[in-house]
Amino acid sequence: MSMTLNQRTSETHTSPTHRPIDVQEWVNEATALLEPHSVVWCDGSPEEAQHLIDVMVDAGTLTRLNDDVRPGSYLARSEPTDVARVESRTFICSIDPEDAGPTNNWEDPSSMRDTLRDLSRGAMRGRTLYVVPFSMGPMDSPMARLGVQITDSPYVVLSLHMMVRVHSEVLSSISQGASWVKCLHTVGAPLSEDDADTAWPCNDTKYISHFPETKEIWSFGSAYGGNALLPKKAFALRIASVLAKEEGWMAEHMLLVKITNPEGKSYTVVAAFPSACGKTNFAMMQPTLPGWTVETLGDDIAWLAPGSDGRIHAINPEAGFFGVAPGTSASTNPVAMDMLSANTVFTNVAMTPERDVWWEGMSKEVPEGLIDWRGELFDPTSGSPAAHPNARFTVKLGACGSLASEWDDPEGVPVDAIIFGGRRSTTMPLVVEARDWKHGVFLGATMASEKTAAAEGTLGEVRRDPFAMLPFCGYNMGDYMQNWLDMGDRLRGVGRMPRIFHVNWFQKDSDGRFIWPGFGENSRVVEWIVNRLEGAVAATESPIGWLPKSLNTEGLELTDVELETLLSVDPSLISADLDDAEEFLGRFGDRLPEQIIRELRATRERLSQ
Ligand code: OXD
Ligand code: MN
Repeated sequence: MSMTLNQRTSETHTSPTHRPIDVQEWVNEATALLEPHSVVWCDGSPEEAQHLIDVMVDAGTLTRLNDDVRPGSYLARSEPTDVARVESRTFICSIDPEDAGPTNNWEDPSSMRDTLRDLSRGAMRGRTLYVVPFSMGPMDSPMARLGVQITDSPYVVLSLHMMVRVHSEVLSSISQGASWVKCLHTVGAPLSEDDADTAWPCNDTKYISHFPETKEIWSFGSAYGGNALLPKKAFALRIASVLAKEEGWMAEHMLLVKITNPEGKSYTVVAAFPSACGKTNFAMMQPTLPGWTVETLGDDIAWLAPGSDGRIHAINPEAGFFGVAPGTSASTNPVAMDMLSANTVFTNVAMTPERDVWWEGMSKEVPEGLIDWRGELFDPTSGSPAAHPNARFTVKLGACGSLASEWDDPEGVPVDAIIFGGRRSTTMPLVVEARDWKHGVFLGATMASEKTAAAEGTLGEVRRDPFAMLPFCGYNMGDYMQNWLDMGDRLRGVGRMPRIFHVNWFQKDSDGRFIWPGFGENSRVVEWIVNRLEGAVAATESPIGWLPKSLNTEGLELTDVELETLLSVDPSLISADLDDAEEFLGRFGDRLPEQIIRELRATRERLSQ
């Protein structure tokens, strides 16, 4: 295959008949505006990936890791100003500001387009414009959706190879009339003739803009994560949530797993947790309870739609993992550690003298002679970490040893249970089951989590994060809650509805220590959930739902008092939490569904009984 990356000509890897007119016109417009020196149509092939790697090793963007210890793996170091998603620069540009709602940054779509057009004029000078066609979900799935990303970042193209299904077949489907989402991205760092490039080109000005009416994404200035890998948060959550509302399905910030009990019966479970609550660990859980297995289908995003059997079916629209590295270790997530042993791109982790990777939490002892994420010799006494707290690994789903065989099934998997969760040192019990679908939607709508070091804001502060979708809902969150209620109305009585639970692994004692051991021990909570699905265990009614009468804690060192704290609710804390939730929900005004207010009142009534 001949490649023209970094040359002054443009070339395609797909036959011209596979270039849909509308995609071609959009590429032409982008080329006229951005003025790249060449245009490359990508096909997702291994040869293309290798070429991108060669280009980036030459440019200093990627460092090849030691092939003996980390074969086929690379390290990228970003600019220190470009290390995470920037919620403050993320915009929902609906025509009516009310349609973006109080939890999103809104800008008028035409003025945002003017701003971005001005910024983008000549922004790809000296660079290659890549056209990357991709499918979210298996190409032959009725739940799949297509997109094309334009980008001038080879790091982004290589990441897309791992994160989504990049294929020229996508262009054939578009030619045959399939709808698609325009994802336009530039790092915003034009090069003139004799400028030397930097290893991580980006711009101090950043915009991640979404146009829900026209289903377009336009991102400027960043090459990092969700800002730049547009299929992930921007498409699969923000734009897809709008499509889902229009078409009667749900795009959710959820992991997806298949759980099998000792009798060999399997269940599929989706779970929504805010960022930094261990979703990847849950997705790859190694149960400590004998006879149980957890298989992975996804760790971040699930699309849920009614299937022909009347049940909710789920797919993972992604094809890879973009996980947080710090904290990942052979004890917290052995499956991930195995998965990362080869063919992985690491970003902003530290490097050992033998050119392997290291991050905080990987081992107790800090290796000597580390190079930190900024590329400098690490000083362990400095007080700053060797790896950035938001350092990441990018790897294909196929590398995951616990991957479930259904991961590529076009029909998806029928969902048995939905779990919501957050990081709360008090207030929320280890596990509680919602009374019914509507009450479950209320639990999702009032979810909250304490901020961790990796998030913007004050450490420990409780942030309401409905359905873990606060930074990811592409429209008014009040209308989004209504979409959940509508799904219940549509499916009730038609097929078996998933049951809804809320979990909290993070309760602390008065000394600030976590009470629950977490990780593989969470299988004990999974067992209780499955037993509830089977009608095999009784539960105790509480104002916020059904609590375990008992839990399998055999072999754990938990005192009776600790177990009581884990499995009970303190009415005064719940009452204060409801006040806070009510204030938050009040922000949605008349877009807040009546049913949510009814559930809030009913909870208060149960509390006062
Ligand atoms: C993520 C996030 O990166 O939720 O998945 O922030
Ligand atoms: Mn996420």
